[in-house]
Parts: sequence; structure tokens; C-alpha cells
Amino acid sequence: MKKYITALLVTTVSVTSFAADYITNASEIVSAADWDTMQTIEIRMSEFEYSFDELEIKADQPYKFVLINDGEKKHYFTAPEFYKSIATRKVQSNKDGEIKAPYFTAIELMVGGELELYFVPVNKGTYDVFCTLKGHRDDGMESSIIVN
Ligand SMILES: [Cu+2]
Repeated sequence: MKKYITALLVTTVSVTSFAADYITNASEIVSAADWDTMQTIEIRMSEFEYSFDELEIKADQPYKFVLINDGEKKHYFTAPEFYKSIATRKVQSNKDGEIKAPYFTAIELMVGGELELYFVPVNKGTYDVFCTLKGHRDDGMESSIIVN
């Protein structure tokens, strides 16, 4: 006598949507941008300041920030909320290569270091930039980027 066993496989697909706290479609935004219109802004850091107090930039406009450490110490360009608000294309060192990542929180520059951040601002707002090395922020390494 044959026994027929019918197995009913129930597949439960659970879809959970996360509110990612960075720009998840950055690659689409970066691809769609007209990089021929890119604006370059040089940003210098030293003891203990950035070369701007308030930097105004425009949403949807492609930018290259050239980050230069002119100082005698290492410095950070830490800006978690800013990096969350932009579509990052890459961080490039002309000498050493490129880093492509959807989101990061800080860029550290060695003495004499130079890095280029290619990005498109997406979310408007005012974002803090600061150096996380001990005492540097208190000594003045704190500025704002305003995305209009
Ligand atoms: Cu510093």
C-alpha cells in the first residue's frame, strides 16, 4: 500500500523595510549627475581650524572637495550627518587610489595629506564638521556646511 504524503510548503516572505540613515540610491544619483558641471572647493585644515566657518553649497550640484592638511598634526574631517545627507561618488587620492563606499563618518588626513571627496548633496540642512582628535574641536576645529 502506497502512502502518499502531500507536503505543503508554505513559504513566508517577510519584507521588512529599513529607514536607512544614509542615501541608499547614491549610485543612481551619482550616475545621473552631470560631472562636467562639477564645482571644486579647496578646504584646508591646520591648528586648529578649517578654512571656512560656514560653507554654503547647493543640493543636486556635483562637487569635489579638495581636503588638504596644512598643519603640523593629523586632522579629521568628521561629519557623520553631512555624509549621511550626500550621494558619495568616491574619495580619491591622486597618488594612492580611490575608495568607493555608500557611507562613512570621517576622513582623516595625515600631515601634508590631500584627498578629494566627490559627491552630490541631496538633503538640505546645516551640518557640523569637526576634528575628533583630543582637544582639537574645543580649540576651534568646528565648522558648518550648509546645503541649500
Ligand atoms: Cu585636528
